[in-house]
Order: sequence, then structure tokens, then C-alpha cells
Amino acid sequence: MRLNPILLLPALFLLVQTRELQWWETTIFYQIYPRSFVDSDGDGIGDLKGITSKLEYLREIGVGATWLSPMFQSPMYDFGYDIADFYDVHNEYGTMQDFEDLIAKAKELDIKIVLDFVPNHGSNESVWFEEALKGHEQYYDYFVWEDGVVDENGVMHPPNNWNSVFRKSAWEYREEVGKYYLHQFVIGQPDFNYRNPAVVEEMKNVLRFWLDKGVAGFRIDAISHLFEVDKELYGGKLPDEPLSGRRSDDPLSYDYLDHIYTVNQDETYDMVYQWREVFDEYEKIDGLQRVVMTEAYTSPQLTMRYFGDGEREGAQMPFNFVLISDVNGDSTAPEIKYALDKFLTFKPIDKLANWVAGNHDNNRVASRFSPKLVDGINMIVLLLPGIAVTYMGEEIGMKDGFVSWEDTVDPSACNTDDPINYYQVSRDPERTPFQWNSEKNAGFSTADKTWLPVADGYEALNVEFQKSVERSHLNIYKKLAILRTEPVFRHGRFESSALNSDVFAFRRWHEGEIYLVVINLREQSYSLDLTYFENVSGHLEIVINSMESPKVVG
Ligand SMILES: *[C@@H]1O[C@H](CO)[C@@H](O)[C@H](O)[C@H]1NC(C)=O
Ligand SMILES: *[C@@H]1O[C@H](CO)[C@@H](O)[C@H](O)[C@H]1NC(C)=O
Ligand SMILES: [Ca+2]
Ligand SMILES: [Ca+2]
Repeated sequence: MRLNPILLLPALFLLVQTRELQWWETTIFYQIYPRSFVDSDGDGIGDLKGITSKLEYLREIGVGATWLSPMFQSPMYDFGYDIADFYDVHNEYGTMQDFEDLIAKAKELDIKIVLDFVPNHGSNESVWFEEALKGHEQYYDYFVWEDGVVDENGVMHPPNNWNSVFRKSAWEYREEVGKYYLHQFVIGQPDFNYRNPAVVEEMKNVLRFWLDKGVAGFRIDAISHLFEVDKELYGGKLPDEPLSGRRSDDPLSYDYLDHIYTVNQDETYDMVYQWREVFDEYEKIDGLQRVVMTEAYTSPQLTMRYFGDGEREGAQMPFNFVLISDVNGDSTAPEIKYALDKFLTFKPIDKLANWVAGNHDNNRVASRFSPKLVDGINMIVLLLPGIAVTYMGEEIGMKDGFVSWEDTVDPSACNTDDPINYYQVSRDPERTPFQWNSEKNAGFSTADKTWLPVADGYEALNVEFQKSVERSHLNIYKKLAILRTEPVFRHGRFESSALNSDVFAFRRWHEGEIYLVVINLREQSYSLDLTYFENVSGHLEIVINSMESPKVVG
């Protein structure tokens, strides 16, 4: 049989219309880690008043929205990701009044505030958990309790082999009730029981509480861990997870097991769609779309499920972590292209991509890639089609701080019990104080000791200095943020190529305008023919160049 070429006729009515974009589709989201941004009262810990005092800075650099890591009442075993009171502000960070002032100031500056929602677990020092231990049935049912297993010697063991993300058993025994509770993260973070409708309703009320205060959405933490498998399907007993074969040397490590029963359960996606319904109720009232961002380090296929299921809507921004998980300073240009294409390839055609190169859980861009690639990565994040997310400090190229074993506070590092290799998993280095100027504690705080030490190199890697010189990461970032508002970056099409193993380039075009972004990943210089890109010929004008570039603008 002969195959005939197929001629595709263009559709008769081509509707070329640039759709009105929602606020979250064009903005830059700037992540603030409240503990490390600005300390207003000199106790060495960042706080809400500090954030309020610097909101103008966000405007200056072209940011229209910020998402704040948790600022809720917490005993801080996991620095705010262990929430004791979902309805209150953490005392070290300020008061509810401070939060309301923050919202008011943000509104004045037209900056949207997005909060971190940590639905998987609460705190072992919450009223809910304390009441549970006292046998208060309503709260007892908020958590996941199981009987231990007694061996032939009469020794009690945890109900099954599940390990916590931070290493060691995911079960903790409580004498008060004679049972173990589940904690997928640290001991101080008991998992909620989402098979209890009262928990589902309570957490929706948490969302409503903060939406009523004026927040514009939520970033949802550790979403993949929300549901555990339904034990009724396994004769009433939560089953062991199979061995992964990846970390056979360390049975206590999280990677020792294949997490088929504790992550990515179908019910989890449904819950995200239910939360979106809560947000949409608010949109119906005032017309403002609330944004949902989901945090899941997972396959592209599973990431896309957070967008919705075709009938129901879910998150507008399932975080796209390829720039964190898939590539680093050793990556070649084809590897960068391959990684960036991933989300674009899998995402539904009518959804937007988002670009994230850093956050409070991962080493900084300057350290993971190279200090010389700071501008290049910012170009990728801000100029690719979709939503840009910047972790505080990436605009000035902050590096990971050095935090000694003695100063280490991250439970992920402390749980290694390993004063030599702890830093490989420690998240303290990317959480060191924000660098405002070259004064004491980089202008973060007047305290004698800050909660984490200030990173080295802050004398040049700070906002004040970088504002004062013409070519700096900060000034390049600001120019990118302005360029990003051009129609070509909002509506334009996209094409990318690895011009050789070291040079990654992409083109954006729209209504006759073309921009090329060319990123050399290495020191080696090249002469390259950019007419490879269609319609690129003749004289090219340089609009923005990186700190490292020998070219001049014009
Ligand atoms: C809560 O858990 C932490 C460990 O994360 C532990 O140090 C602390 O003692 C626990 N608090 C109570 C009241 O059990
Ligand atoms: C190239 O330019 C022509 C003429 O302006 C235009 O019709 C065409 O769409 C452009 N192609 C691309 C891929 O930019
Ligand atoms: Ca403070
Ligand atoms: Ca859970």
C-alpha cells in the first residue's frame, strides 16, 4: 500500500484574537520565606512587619504577587510547615493586625498575597492533637492512628514499614492512646485523616478564613502526600510498601521504599478540585480569580492531573520543577532544551506553563548552576511562555550560605545524625537571611545572632550595591521584568534549539516582532549563525545582556 501525503487545509475562520489575560497569567510570583526576609524588631528572625516594610521593593523589581512560606502559629520543628493553629499568625512573625496591615499595604501597591497552605499535616503541639491525646473523639479522628505490631518477644513495633520523608519510621507511638500516629514528615507533623469528612470541611474553612482576609490564592504544600491508601481495601490494615532497590544500604531512608500507598492516591487530585471550587465561590462574588499552585515533585503525567480532569478545574499552577530536578550546572544545551520542553509537551493545550528555578527546599541557582548563569536562568524563567516564579534572592544571584553542623537547624539535616554529610540534604543554605546591603547581617537584622548565619559574599551580592552599579543581576532582572510585559512575551509563540552542546537559544515572536534569547552555558566563546531561526537575518539589536556577556547593548 502506498501512503499518500496528507494536505491539511487551514481552517476557514481563523480567530486571531489575543485573549484578555488574568492577573496571575502575566505576573511574576516572588516567594518570600518570612523567617529570612527582613527582621523588624531585632530578634534575629524575619517577620511580617519586615515584609510590609519592603513591599515597595517588589514593585520596583516588577513583581506583582508574592507567595509567603507559612506564617501560621507553629512550634517550628519544621520552620512553620508544622502548623499548630491554622487560624492564627505565628508569634515570632507578629500579630493578626500585622498581617492585616500587610494585606492593606499590598493592596495599595497592587501586589497580590498568596499564602502557603499545608494541608497534609498539623503539629503535635496543636490543640487538635492535644485534644486527640486526651481522647476527645472529634479530634482523635483528625489524625491517622494504628495499633502497633507485637512480636514473639513481646516487643511492640510500628504498624508497618512506612518511612518518613525525613528518614526513620513514619509512625510515632503515644502512650496516652496506646497507638501509633502517622507522620509522613517529622514526628512533630502528624498527618491529617482525609478520609474523615470533618477534616475535609475544617481545611476548607481554613481556606475561607484567609480568603476572607483578602489573600489571592494558595500554594499547596506537599500535596502528593495528602491521602494514604484506603485500608479497607486491604482488610483493615495499612499494607507495607515494597522495597525500591534504590537505597538498600539504608532501610531507614525514604528512598528505601517505593511509595505506592502513601503518595499520588487518586483521592488527592479530587481534593484539589474541591478546593478550587471553594476559590471559585470567591471569584463569583468579586470577580478576582484566586490562584492555586501545587507542590509535587513527580512525573509530568501526574503533575498535569493537578490542572483538572477535563471536567473539573484544579490548580492553575502545578509547579513545574524541571529547572530544579532535571538540570544543573553540568547540563548541556540539549539537556536544558529537553527539560524545558517537558512541561510544554505534557501540559493541556489550554493551560499555561510555569517556570521555577529555586525555592526554600533546594540549593540556590548560583550554587546549583553557577554564579555566572544567574542572569541566564532568570532569562529563561522570565521570558519563556508562561508564569514566572522567583525565589527571594535569585534576582541578586544570592549563593547558598555555609551553615556549620552546630548552626544547622533543618530537621532534614539534623535527622541524618551525620555531622560530615548533613549538608547534602540540608535546606538551611538556601534559607540564609536575605541580603539587603553591606552592613551588619547584610541589613537583614540588627541582632547579634540571626536564626541562620548570613551567607558569605553579601558585600556585593546585595540589593543596595546592585542598585548602585549599572550592570548587576538586579538591574538585569528589572529589565527582564519590564521586557516581559511586552505583547510578544505575553502572547507570542515559542521555539527553542540547542545551537551546540553549550549554547541554548529560543525565539519568541508575535505580530512581526521577534526576540531571540541566546544563553551560553560555558566559558568558551562561539560564533554562531542565528539565521538558523526563521525570519532572523540582518542586524540584530541587543536589548539585554548578562553580566558575563562581552556584548554591549544597542
Ligand atoms: C513534638 O515533636 C517533636 C519532634 O518533631 C518533639 O521534639 C516534641 O517533644 C514533640 N512534642 C510533644 C508535646 O510531644
Ligand atoms: C516570517 O515572516 C513572514 C513575513 O513577515 C511571516 O508571514 C511568517 O509568519 C514568519 N514566520 C515565522 C515563523 O515567524
Ligand atoms: Ca523579628
Ligand atoms: Ca497524608
